[in-house]
Amino acid sequence: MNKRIHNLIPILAAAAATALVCPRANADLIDLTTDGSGNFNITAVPFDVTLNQFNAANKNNTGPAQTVHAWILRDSSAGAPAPAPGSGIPVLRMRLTAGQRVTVNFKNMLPAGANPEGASIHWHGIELDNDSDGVAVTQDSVLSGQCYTYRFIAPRPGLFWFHSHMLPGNTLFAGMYGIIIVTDCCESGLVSSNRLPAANSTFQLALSDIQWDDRAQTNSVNNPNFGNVGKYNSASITGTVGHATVIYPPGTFQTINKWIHDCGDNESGVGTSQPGGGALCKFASGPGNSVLVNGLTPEGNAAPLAPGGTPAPLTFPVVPGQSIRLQLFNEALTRSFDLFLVNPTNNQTIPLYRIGGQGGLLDKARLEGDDAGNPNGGNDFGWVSAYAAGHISISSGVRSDAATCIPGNVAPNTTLILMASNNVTQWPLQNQGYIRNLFPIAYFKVGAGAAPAGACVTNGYPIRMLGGCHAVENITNGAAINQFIPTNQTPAHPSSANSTISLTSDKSAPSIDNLNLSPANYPAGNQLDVNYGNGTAWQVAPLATDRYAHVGDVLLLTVANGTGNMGSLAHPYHLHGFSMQPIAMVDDNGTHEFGYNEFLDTIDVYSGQSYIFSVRLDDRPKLCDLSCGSGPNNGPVLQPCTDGGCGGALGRWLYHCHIASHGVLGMMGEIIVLASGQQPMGLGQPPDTITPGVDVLATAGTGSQTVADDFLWQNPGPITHVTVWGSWLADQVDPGATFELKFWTDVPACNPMPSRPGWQAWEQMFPPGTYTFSSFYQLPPGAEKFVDPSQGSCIPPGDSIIWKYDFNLPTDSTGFYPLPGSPINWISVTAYTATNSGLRFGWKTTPLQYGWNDDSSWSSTLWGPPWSELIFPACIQNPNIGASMNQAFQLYIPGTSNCVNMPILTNCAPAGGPVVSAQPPFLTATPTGAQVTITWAGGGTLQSAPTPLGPWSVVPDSSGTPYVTSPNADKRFYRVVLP
Ligand SMILES: [Cu+2]
Repeated sequence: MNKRIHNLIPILAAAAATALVCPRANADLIDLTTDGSGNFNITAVPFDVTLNQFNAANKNNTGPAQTVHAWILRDSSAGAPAPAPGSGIPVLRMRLTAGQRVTVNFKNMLPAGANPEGASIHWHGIELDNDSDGVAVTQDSVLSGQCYTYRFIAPRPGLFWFHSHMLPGNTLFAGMYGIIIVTDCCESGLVSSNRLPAANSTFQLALSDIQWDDRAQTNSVNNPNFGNVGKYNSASITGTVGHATVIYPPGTFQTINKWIHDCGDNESGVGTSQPGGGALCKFASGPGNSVLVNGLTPEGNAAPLAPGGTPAPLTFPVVPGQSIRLQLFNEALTRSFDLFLVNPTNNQTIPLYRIGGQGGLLDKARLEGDDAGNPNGGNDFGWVSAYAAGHISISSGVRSDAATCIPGNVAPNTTLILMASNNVTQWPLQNQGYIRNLFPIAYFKVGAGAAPAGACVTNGYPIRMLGGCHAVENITNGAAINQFIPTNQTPAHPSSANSTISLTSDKSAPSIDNLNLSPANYPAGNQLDVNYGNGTAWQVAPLATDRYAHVGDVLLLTVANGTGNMGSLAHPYHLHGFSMQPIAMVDDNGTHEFGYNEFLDTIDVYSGQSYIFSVRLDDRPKLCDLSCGSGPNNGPVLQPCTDGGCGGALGRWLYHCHIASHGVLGMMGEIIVLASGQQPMGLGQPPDTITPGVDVLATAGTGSQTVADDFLWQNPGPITHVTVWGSWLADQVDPGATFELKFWTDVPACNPMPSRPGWQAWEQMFPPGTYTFSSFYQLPPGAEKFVDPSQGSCIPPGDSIIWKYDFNLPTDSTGFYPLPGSPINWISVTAYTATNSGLRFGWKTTPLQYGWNDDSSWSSTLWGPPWSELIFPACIQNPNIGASMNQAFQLYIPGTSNCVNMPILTNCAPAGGPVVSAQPPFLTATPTGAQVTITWAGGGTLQSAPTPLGPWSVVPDSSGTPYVTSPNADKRFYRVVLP
């Protein structure tokens, strides 16, 4: 017997404490309406819901019903029913077919003050085109009142889900999530032929958790934050906390977003705790204390198992012998679930067989989990899974498709329970004094009557074969394996070509490759920062954890969990945009190969494990996203985009630990997919917003008219776009300024002369209207020094606003192409202001660690020479005094797409790939006197076992059909295994 359920009965007794919340009928998910053309409308709104309070005494959710100020996603299509007030978070369900074009109009109607980070929709697991990925490097945040239209194709069947990906994730914790089911004709054929359970035997369960401020319940104080999502223990908050220098008085409610920011600030030294390890971080990284299933607390009602008891909200009727399918979605920020179906009357676990999930249906059903007594069980990799055979384990972000049959001998009126274990061995985060370690998820009440038609799925059930569908593709066999692109390119821009992505803990903060992603290292904005709808999102600097590759590449990727000093934490690794095919898992006991093909986007990596994946960077059509209107308040700034038949795979794709706080604190990177032949260039030198940087006078008619910096350029041209960051003295901006950009050759250093620009290779004037500019960052007044190198001094009063200037360069023959000779070039900037205006432009410096090669140079002339190197002068009064200056700029070059598109991955026969055409053997047992004759069509090897779970062994005296045996008193089960 499974030791995990020994304490089941006492738990059920505890659940008898009553509280009454009216459930939504049947705990239904809410189907999104669509117009038949794949158009959907989703709006984020605040919405009060009723949930049962956490009962601290019993560690369950049978406390009194409370009103929770949640945020939800609602169906805003014309005619769609309004979400019903009352119990539970309404969870949306989107149904798609593989290859379908989807348009989703998203609107953020959350209150602006409570939602400073805005929102987006990330379509978790869908291999869509890059600008629809819904993250802070592919789009600007959709701020309160704004809207945004996603356009993409869902190419692969499977179970997916959606949520806002504007970090750090309070929107998800507050209730903004939904599920996506993508089906194809393979699956629909299997369902219609009763090879897989029908729709009314298929149950989708969207698992999540939540926590809210319920202090009014315990101290009767009129708490204005009562019911807000994101509870914390105010008694533990001491010292300076909050983003930047904001101090929150003890007892002030803050969202989970705030706590995660606080952890980031701790890391950069603003707070008082150790990096990422302070008490504050624990609020952001722990699971909520109330588990939600389809938006409801599953044990929120009176004794579901007691005779005459009120049915619990998540009770589904079944009958003995019924084939059922559970589609399980983990949409929690942090929490993992170890799920198993149990009959509480005899403590027997009814095994669940995994038939698919993230990447669609498997070729064969699998019994997973460890069980030494089960030779055909899920332990076929020979490694410790930390959950028992017949269980389904889903960590944050993971989905699983499972099936089983209700045993025929279950007594009517028995209620089977889908239980969850916290499994604190691998997931110690969950053991934080919240809900107990074993709790119910859903109930299956067994009634009387005949089971509907439907085959019972068992281990090895040949799913795809039964539908004559394509087998799951193996993308490794025969493929040329590519490597990540080494990026010794400069301007210095970080990345790694290492094919092993190490999940690590740098100074106890979650990290990748032990690289620190704190704000101090990413002054131009990093993955910790939300963005503000102004176009900065897609200018965020690449991370040191990034990898570059070309579209169409097949990569072998190793993801290793090396977070030993964080305890034995498992980290659910999530790659955006591409599915990973697991090949092997390596641990201390050796290499364990996956014996089957599957595609995953999220997988739980335990401490000490390394997973080896194949990832093929398939291209796909480009469908540009849209702002829903013109004008600044109608939508965020969009990046330039053109619809096309290919190129959708190009761009920046995040990978990260799906435990929200781990990702936000640094366990995050990107795979940046370049066009064929394109080399990484990226953002070389971002503006220094932290130290902060200084501005070097670069204005015609002043003592310093030209400022130049060098860069390395080894790509085909031309340079298509230049971004320059700078400020205006006293923040007095000249909107009518003309800018002059020049490119120069390089004169290497030769003592005593420093390196400097050589001859002028290209020049263009940019009058007003031919460039764009926007406010990029603001510091306190006068925080930035404004340096006039001709005087060697700073000009008061300095400035506070960093402006970003963007210039499009010609792409025809008049553009700037690589020069013969040295790949080192210089770029110079001069601003021409209105005559006698006295306004002065300065070119911002980049942080020291970004500065490439030689110091930047300045000149008193408009034509260049004589050049002098730039060193931070004493007047800047910061630690950079005496260091070499480099300026803040970014260059862009084009690439090409090879236009090899990802196929629409329907699994239907016959076109497009190998087809599994063999029909499964169907055994017929015919009694003849004292003998039984077993017959089947075709070949294969007959096996028998005492139970359907095995152990299976080859029937020694069988040489094929028919097989005649003389049964004795024992039950025997037979099956045929095909070669
Ligand atoms: Cu993690």
